[in-house]
Amino acid sequence: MSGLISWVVPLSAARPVVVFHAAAGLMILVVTPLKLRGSVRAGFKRGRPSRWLSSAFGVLVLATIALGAAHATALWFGVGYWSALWTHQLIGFLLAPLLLWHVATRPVRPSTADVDRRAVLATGAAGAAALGVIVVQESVARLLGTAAVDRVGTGSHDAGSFEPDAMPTVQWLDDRVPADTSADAWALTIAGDAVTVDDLWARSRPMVARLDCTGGWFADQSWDAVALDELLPPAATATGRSIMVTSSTGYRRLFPLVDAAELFLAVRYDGRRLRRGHGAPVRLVAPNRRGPQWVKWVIDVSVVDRPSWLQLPLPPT
Ligand SMILES: Nc1nc2c(c(=O)[nH]1)N[C@H]1C(S)=C(S)[C@@H](COP(=O)(O)O)O[C@H]1N2
Ligand SMILES: [Mo]
Repeated sequence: MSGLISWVVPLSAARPVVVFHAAAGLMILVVTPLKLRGSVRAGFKRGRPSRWLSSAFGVLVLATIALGAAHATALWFGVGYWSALWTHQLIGFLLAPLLLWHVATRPVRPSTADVDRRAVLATGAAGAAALGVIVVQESVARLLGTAAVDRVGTGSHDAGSFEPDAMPTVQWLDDRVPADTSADAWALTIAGDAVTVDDLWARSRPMVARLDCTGGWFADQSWDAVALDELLPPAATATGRSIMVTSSTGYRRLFPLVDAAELFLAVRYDGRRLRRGHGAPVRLVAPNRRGPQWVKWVIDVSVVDRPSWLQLPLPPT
């Protein structure tokens, strides 16, 4: 849950959420041996029909914590598509229904008697120990200069800052890179009016912004871009609540209209045309927002009445 929250908060606010997320994982590790001695064994003895599901649940919890730690420490990034962090997230999603089931079928009902002084102290101690582990891990990484030192507040590692050729390309679930992304043929409309890629290029200014994918990497780049508040005519922004940015693939995101000055259409990076995979010929640059908001292959920017909170936090809208 805290992992998901870290995806939707501004980049600058992600650090405490990510630290909490890591500490919660480590606390589960502390509690596991205690649970193994107590209730889990009791459950096995009584031969509850659910015991195999409970064991699978436990193994998956430990696996996802291990994968999260592997990513955080940069000790292991996984294999190809099955990156450590993506697998960590996938298991997390699988665990959600199991967790509900686990809580609903517990033999022992939680009661207010559980919240005694000892329990509060024990939780506090486990939390402090977890934070201690994080501080030690980060200090050791800094001392040794390991690959983990490039992490930013979101927990992401640097993957190609100021080197667009090194930056990964990421398609959401079943989205595909369009076959033809040539600038000349690109049909882009802004508030209903056709705008050419050359127009954008002529009006663009260089800016540095960080693309931080929820997949666990970030890259700072110098983009040539134009702010949406300069592109949207005053008549279009007089009414309406949100800006809807739509890709040629159908992928789209809504943003509060008041944020028009903080959203940009980019046509180049590092002084060069965007590559096809990176959203050529025109993509959204959304500083301080996570990667999924950075719509690629933009074909339309419109002002709509629908409030921007009325969309799923991640695509499909
Ligand atoms: N149209 C479209 N835009 C998209 C995506 C997508 O799948 N389709 N993926 C998003 C995600 S999850 C990220 S992290 C960034 C990745 O941008 P890049 O491929 O240029 O690195 O694009 C975003 N914009
Ligand atoms: Mo992403």
